[in-house]
Amino acid sequence: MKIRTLSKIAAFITAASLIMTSCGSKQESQYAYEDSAPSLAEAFKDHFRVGAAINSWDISDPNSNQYKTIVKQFNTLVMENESKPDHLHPAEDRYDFDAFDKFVDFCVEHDITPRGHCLVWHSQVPGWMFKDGNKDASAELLLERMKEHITTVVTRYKGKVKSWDVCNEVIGDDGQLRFSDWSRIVGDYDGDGDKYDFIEEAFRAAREADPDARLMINDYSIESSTDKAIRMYNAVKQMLSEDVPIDGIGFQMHIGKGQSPEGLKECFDILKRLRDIKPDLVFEVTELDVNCYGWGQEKKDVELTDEFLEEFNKTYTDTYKVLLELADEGILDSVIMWGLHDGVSWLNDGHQNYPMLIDKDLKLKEAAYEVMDLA
Ligand code: 9MR
Repeated sequence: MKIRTLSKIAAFITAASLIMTSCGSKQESQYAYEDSAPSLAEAFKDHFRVGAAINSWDISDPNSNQYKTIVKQFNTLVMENESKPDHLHPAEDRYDFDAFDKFVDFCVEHDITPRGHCLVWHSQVPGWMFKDGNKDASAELLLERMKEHITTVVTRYKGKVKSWDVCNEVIGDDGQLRFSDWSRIVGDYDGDGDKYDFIEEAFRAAREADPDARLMINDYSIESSTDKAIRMYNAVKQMLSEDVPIDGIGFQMHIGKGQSPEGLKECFDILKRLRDIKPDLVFEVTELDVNCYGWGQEKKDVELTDEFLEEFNKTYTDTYKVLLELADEGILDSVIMWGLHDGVSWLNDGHQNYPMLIDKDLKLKEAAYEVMDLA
């Protein structure tokens, strides 16, 4: 019997018993959490961990439906913003670990694998890092600060945070190394002809702080642009040849409705070839969502017509088929969605988006049942 049918029976029994016990005393709730719903984490447990990006307020109240949904649906989690450098390290002499400490404790308590996002990025990094008074910091000073940040953060969560996005989005949209304050100031520090030096030093500092943590290089569009996948391949190949401790590739996968599974496969195949150099290299899907508007397309509020939903669901099922194949090859072990539900996705920028597997009422969408049926 399909997961959906079983859960409908369970939902009916739960609803009937609620009507009998609460008799007219309707509880006002912002979210319609369903205790009887199936669990994504459970459905995929033989293939990969399933996760979401959340915020501290989602887990502040154990009686809230967000809290219960998170505990039930996911076995890996990441913070959407509160573990980024600007949040953790607002001033040179001040760290703010409060939210991330509570998040990691919550994960440990519920046997959920916490990820760390992210140690080095061109965005959401505090401005003081790049400054020395009114001038730019020197390469030495910036590297020293970067290493101090990485060492402090990774050491604090040693043995608990299992996977770190050490460097995020370092390849630019033109397929070259992204021009940023990091690449501009540090440049070709070791004089070997490439400008990967800040990346190399970041990975080495993270490895030293926690030898057992998985160290990832994370980026967007490396699952959709073969040019960008090739550039990532070349960058990682070069760094592996210099013994930079990169353990895996994080595919953000902010994908568009209708994105072809063939395109995904082509990009994964390019990056899979890194396994010829490092056989135990892993992939993680770190920020999955399906944008209803298509990148760069003019936005008119979408209508959730049958035709629209059919294509949306198909994008999810096509994608999950590819992900399940990768998992069964032993190369992918986590699929994390960027947000808890449709109502809080970063993609709601003035137009309502519906990119997740869970709707704004915390109900599993049709697409969720369809992907679970694949497993
Ligand atoms: O979802 C995050 C949003 O709340 C922040 O405003 C934004 C700021 O840059 O970052 C978003 O998360 C990004 C993630 O850290 C890296 N990949 C792209 C994500 C969406 O922008």
